[in-house]
Amino acid sequence: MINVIGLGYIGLPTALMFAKSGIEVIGSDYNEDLVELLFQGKLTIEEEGLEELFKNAVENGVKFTTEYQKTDTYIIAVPTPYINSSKKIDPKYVISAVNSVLDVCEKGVILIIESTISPGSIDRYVRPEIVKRGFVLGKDVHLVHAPERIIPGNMIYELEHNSRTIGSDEPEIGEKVKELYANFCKAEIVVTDIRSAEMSKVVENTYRDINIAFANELAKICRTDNLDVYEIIRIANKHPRVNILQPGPGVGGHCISVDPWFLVGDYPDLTNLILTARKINDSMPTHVLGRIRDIMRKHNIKDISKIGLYGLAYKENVDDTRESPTLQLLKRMDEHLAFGVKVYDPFIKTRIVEHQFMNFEDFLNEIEILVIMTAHEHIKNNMDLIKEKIVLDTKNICTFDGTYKL
Ligand code: SAJ
Repeated sequence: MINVIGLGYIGLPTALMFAKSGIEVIGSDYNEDLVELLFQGKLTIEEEGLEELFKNAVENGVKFTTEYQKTDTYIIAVPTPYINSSKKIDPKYVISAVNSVLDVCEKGVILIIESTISPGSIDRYVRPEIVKRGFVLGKDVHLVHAPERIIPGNMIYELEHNSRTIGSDEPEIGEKVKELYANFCKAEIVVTDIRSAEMSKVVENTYRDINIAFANELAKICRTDNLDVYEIIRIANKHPRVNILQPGPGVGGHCISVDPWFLVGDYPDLTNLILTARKINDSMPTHVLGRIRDIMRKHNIKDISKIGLYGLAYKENVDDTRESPTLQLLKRMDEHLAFGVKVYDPFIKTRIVEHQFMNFEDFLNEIEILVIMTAHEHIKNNMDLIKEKIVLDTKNICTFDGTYKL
């Protein structure tokens, strides 16, 4: 039996996948409300294919509880926030989950950490905790780092089809865990050591951050010379060895905008490129603000409440607002005492910011300038409704002429 600890964006779909493939799974989370909802058959996140997977897993007997279970295999998928001031990881949830496992587990347990951690975290924070409790590593407890790679919006498909990394310092344990994941993962599963697994996970997200930063820098360069950055990237990408990503209003989410900071925090003297990329991506909400100011001047609009931001989620078709560019933009406006901008996101059903609308048409009726911050399908399907507005399209999705771009 596997006990999956942490039933959030990663833990829940992973637990369900294992259950679907016929393995006995119990999911544990200390959040009683979350467990109660899951117990009642209600999902807490929206994700393509998740409902069906959930039904399947329930039929196969998956259970949810606030208690940790006595078993021989655990998967820890708890959040790993970073400390803003030092840019280092805050391992408190991982440490506490490890300790709770040690309270109940069998001897010889396999403890798999899926949460993203900064390189060296297992040596620094996890091993000492286990040793302190009198357990012998490699005998009583076998540690594994199996970082996830799935992308919100396509998680279920990617759980099955993405290649995975299993990090273990005991090769036979690595192979055993590889076999376990092969129950649902149909792609290549690479076994390596723990430190390489930790580093490769953070490197993957850092690579994407740098590539997006390059696109964002190009957008700024092209803006000053009135060139179409999208056309330039489209042409450049025809080259067989060029693959530039797309510029946007900033980089959000809990992964790409966070993981590179782990490297900056741990290797401050060596991370020039990585730090610069982070700064470029973090500067994009301010760039959008500058574009809004230009457009307001051009159209002689002085009233901030005539501006509407479309999208609160950090990216298209998800309901996740962590580190979202829109929230970053609102924070900057707030710092400059610019209040009153209106906001709408069809995926966000509770009020999380001021002047947030719950109805799209009401929102449109109140504004003159529409700033598209997130490229949800919803707005792509409603282009007719926005044609009369002055549109700043930061995601390059508008299909009609006359829109302003980044
Ligand atoms: N973005 C751009 N331009 C692009 C692509 C993305 O501005 O061309 C922005 C998005 O709008 C969003 C942010 O970047 O604000 C991040 O979105 P994303 O779709 O690139 O990635 P995440 O954060 O949803 O998921 C990433 C993925 N990592 C990589 O692609 C290397 C995913 O595979 C990881 O599992 C996930 O991080 C994670 O949990 O680490």
